[in-house]
Amino acid sequence: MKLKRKVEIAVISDVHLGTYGCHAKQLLTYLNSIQPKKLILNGDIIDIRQFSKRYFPKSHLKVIKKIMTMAANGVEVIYITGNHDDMLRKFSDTTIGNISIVDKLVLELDGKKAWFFHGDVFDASIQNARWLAKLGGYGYDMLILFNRCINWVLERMGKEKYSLSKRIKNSVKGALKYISDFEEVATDLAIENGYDYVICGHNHQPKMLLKENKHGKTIYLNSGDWVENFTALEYQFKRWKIYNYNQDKLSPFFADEDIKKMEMKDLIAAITVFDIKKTS
Ligand SMILES: [Mn+2]
Repeated sequence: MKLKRKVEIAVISDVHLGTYGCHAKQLLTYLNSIQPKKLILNGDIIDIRQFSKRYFPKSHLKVIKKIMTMAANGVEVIYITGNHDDMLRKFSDTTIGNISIVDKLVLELDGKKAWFFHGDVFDASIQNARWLAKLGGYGYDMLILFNRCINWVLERMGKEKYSLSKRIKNSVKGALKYISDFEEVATDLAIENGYDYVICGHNHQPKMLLKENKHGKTIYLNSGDWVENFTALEYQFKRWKIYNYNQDKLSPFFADEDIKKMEMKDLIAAITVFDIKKTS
């Protein structure tokens, strides 16, 4: 018997399959532990932009196979396109069996309106470069360490010390500003358009916050990523929560035995043959 946690909706984003940063095994464990009615993939799932033929390990294929299997077993899978998989935007509004591809999604959840989209659409309006979002506090620490190394060398060469951190500090502030600007723009738009929830990905910052202004209020949610944070959003019993792989206990892990045993060529065959016919 496979015990899986039932949730109405699970949302993941920024998986970046096909890159070294992606933690596919953890994601697979998570996907194996839940039984959602809807699975929303909120952008940057397959990193087509950085895709290279040399790197696409078995565990990454297993994630795709797992999602296909979920669809075949009746889970409604909605793939919202992001900026790293924007090639899929050519196929927007396509539905194959239980899987549909869209650029944005509106759902009514217990009488409340929820608005889902990846969030890269804001990049043009937010002045700071996108990479700044990834720097954050950790990047700043790394920079200081790096700076120490440089100064160690400079000192031995009899040259003056140099402060990289001062030069870049403003940029780090910029990164934090990017996040808050992102949330600001998203929530203002959601309130303006009467959405009770606005659900994004893109900036790799898992978050749930209530925003109120003179026109109304909304709840901003971000599903984070499977590169650093290993987070998802779950809707159940009329409320949202952030699932955190590193903090929340998983219901006992059951790998789908059939997927576990599959070899590379079987996995590829399973994915290209489209086994989702079963349900349609
Ligand atoms: Mn993105």
